[in-house]
Amino acid sequence: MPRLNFKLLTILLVTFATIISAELFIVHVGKNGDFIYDPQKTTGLKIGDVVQFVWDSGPHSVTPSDGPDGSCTQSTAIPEIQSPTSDPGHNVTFEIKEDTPSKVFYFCSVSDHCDEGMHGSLERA
Ligand SMILES: [Cu+2]
Repeated sequence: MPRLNFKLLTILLVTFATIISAELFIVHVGKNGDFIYDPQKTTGLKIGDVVQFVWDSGPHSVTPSDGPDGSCTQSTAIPEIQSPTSDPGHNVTFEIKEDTPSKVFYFCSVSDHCDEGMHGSLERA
C-alpha cells in the first residue's frame, strides 16, 4: 500500500508541475488583413502548453502539412490542428501533448494565401 501511495503522490506532483508551468502562446491569423500568421514560427513549446490561433481577418484556415517550411500540401498527420475556414471572432486552440511531433507545420488553405506566404510552424523545446 505505501508503494501505491508514493506512485499516486508522484503522479499528482508531476501533473501539478505541468499545470503551473504551462504557457499560452497566441498566433494571430491574418494580422492587419495580410496573408500571414504572426508570429510565423512559435518555438520552445513544452507539453501542456497551449497555442491559441486568433483570427484577425478572414477568411483563413489553419491546415496541417507535413512540411518543410512553406509546404502548401495538406496532411492528415495532425488532424487536431485543422480549423474550419473562418472569419474574425473565431479562435482555435491546440495543446502540445506527449505525442505531438517535434515540429508541426501548417498553412492557410484559402485560395493562393499559402503561396503568398501564409504558412507557419510550431516547434517543441
Ligand atoms: Cu488565408
